[in-house]
Amino acid sequence: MFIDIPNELETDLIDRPLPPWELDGSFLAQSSMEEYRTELAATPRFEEIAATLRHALTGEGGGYAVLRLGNLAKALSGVRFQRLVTGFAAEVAVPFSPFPRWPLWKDIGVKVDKDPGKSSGIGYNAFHMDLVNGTRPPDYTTLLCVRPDPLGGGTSILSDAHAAVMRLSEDSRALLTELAYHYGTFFDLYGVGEEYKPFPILDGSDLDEGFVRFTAKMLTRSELSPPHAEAARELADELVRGQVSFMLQPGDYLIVNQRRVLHGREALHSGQETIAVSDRRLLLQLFLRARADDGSAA
Ligand SMILES: O=C(O)CCC(=O)C(=O)O
Ligand SMILES: [Fe+2]
Repeated sequence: MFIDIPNELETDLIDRPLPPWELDGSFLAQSSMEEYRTELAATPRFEEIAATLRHALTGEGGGYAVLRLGNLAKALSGVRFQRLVTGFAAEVAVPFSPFPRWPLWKDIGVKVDKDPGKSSGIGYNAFHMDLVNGTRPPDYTTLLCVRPDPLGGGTSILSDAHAAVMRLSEDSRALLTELAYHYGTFFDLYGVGEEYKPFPILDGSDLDEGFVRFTAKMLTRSELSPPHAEAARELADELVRGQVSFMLQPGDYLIVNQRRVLHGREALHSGQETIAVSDRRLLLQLFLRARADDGSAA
């Protein structure tokens, strides 16, 4: 699931600046996607890497990928690098921002006084999907590592949601299909449908048809009936049992297919308050909507 960029492609990409992108509402404009595609498709082996990436995300047993772009991150300015990563993202699906007040890419820094279990908090960020309480969560969530935790914490964790569900009893699975779960607030969001409250964790008997609409954060932050809470806890345990973990390096671009894989992050190392804000861990986040014609959209 780690994809390296061949040297010849890196060299060519460094000499091929992409123009600024344009937005159409909260989505990357079609014209920008076409411009990027034309430029990138002219580089050696780009099509092959893009196909490998799509296969890793949607092929049998797949669901996430890490593109290793560290050499490109070093060679290019921040703006040029971001355009290039946006170009790679657009090979998978359509980049968009659900947050009207944020640019396309959203910073995830480190805030020592924020709820530790939430985005940009310093604690354990439990298994979840992003925008879980929209009727149409983003098909993909992506995280670009600018700087890892200088103290060595913050390992990324991923788990195959379908495999975790299949290890549960039928009774637990039945509870997960009920409209009995809720989490968080829903305010001023674009491109992710309506608020879904309460929602079922499983959409139906066929796992391939929907999301495993889950966040382990609901176990401590939402009031659930005891049997529903128990079924959700079993799922959370199975996700941990099946987890893989790795440390994102500078320039690593993690793409997660939210229809297959749930993500989270281990706690940052203690002592974050001793680190200057500008030296702390920094990720950039971008969401993607599957194209209607590629079979992975519902
Ligand atoms: O910090 C991370 O590695 C993950 C953050 C995350 O999952 C989120 O903000 O939704
Ligand atoms: Fe997340």
